[in-house]
Amino acid sequence: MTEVNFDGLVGPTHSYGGLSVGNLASQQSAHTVSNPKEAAKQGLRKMKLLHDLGVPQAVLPPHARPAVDVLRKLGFSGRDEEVLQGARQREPALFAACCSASSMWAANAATVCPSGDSRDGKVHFTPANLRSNLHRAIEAPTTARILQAVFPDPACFVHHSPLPAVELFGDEGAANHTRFAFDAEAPGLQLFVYGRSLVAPASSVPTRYPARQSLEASRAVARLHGIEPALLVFAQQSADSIDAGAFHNDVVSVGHRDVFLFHELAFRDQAGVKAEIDTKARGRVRWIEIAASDVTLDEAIATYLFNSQLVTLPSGLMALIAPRECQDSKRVWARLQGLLQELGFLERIEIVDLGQSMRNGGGPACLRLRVDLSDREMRRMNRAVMLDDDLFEKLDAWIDVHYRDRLQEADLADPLLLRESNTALDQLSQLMQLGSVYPFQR
Ligand code: SUG
Repeated sequence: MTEVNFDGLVGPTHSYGGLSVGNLASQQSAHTVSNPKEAAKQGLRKMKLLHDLGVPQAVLPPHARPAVDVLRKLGFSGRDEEVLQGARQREPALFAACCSASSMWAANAATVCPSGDSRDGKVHFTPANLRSNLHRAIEAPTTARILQAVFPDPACFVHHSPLPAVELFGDEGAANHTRFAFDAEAPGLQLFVYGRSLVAPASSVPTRYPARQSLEASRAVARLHGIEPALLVFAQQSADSIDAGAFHNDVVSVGHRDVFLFHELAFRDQAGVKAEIDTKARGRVRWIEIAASDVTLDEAIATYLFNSQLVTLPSGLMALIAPRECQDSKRVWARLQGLLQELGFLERIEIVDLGQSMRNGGGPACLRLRVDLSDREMRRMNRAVMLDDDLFEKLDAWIDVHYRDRLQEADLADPLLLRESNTALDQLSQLMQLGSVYPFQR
């Protein structure tokens, strides 16, 4: 089995809509000027770094924004420019939601179950309904089409529909999901983290910010994926961490293979969660708990320390891919240097600059969806999305041709920008052999 990181490419209309309540960076950046070209290049450089380190890397395309098709469904009509300008003037909040850059955070695209963990021996995908926010909920149909275009073979891949988009089933995808693996051939242990549930005590739910993921959604996804109960753990994220701004669990924890790096205040019942995982994993998880006295929740959220990626290098040792903000914080950087000394399996820490994404609350791990694939499954997927030096050069040149380096809110209603963006995405879908995944192509 090989873990492949599928990163969302940043789109040509990357912007700061201030759309996510409970995501502090998104709120703070609201309506500031963005730089789509820099954003896309920062993301692409991270993908290239992983490829150069010997970690398999693939690309997922951005969604088409502004989502003119959604605005039409909401009653705006006329030529595209009339739809855009009418919506911006009459319903600015709807317009902003239809312009969001948010499809770039592939960790929220879906939850994925490797074939080794599922009863039917196939890889399962459930696109997230992202029903907490309109700007994210509109991603699900295109995400589903893209995943089907990348993993087309029904002999290997099963695509489920997103869960019903109601509060009971709020689902934010792999950002609240970790798979532990101890032996490449054996099934892993899957940890699903939720923020609220019909059966959770009222006192366990955040009061300031919304808990986006429900236990009921996590259970439904695990059922769809055909996972044995012995291979499942459901854990509630602490209300304090959500109220401090950790709107997804990948802001307070990251796991990879047998390693779990997490904040002391990440879970509601930390000891109970560890005990259950220890039992089900037969004691094989290496716990790396970061004390609140070393890194406060606020520091963790400001630096996105736990949104680092842990990856296995060809040497068999691991690397931590951390955002620049971690290096800029004296205390977080000191703790990371400590980890490098203490943990024999950690070979290196790589710092990446993802400033444009971070300003919307998305770090290294938000940008990637992990898919574990066997050699046979690798052969059956659409190989044109795998990043190699050639695809990197092509995408880098494509960004140079099509992306602007400055975008402000008013530009999003400019029909010229829509044309530029659709032309770019049309070419991209050909380059990546995806067929007609975009509404404007259908
Ligand atoms: O859902 N930001 C995203 C960030 C998602 C980060 N993903 C993970 N943690 N896995 C969100 O809050 C902001 C968009 C805006 O304001 O324009 C936004 O949607």
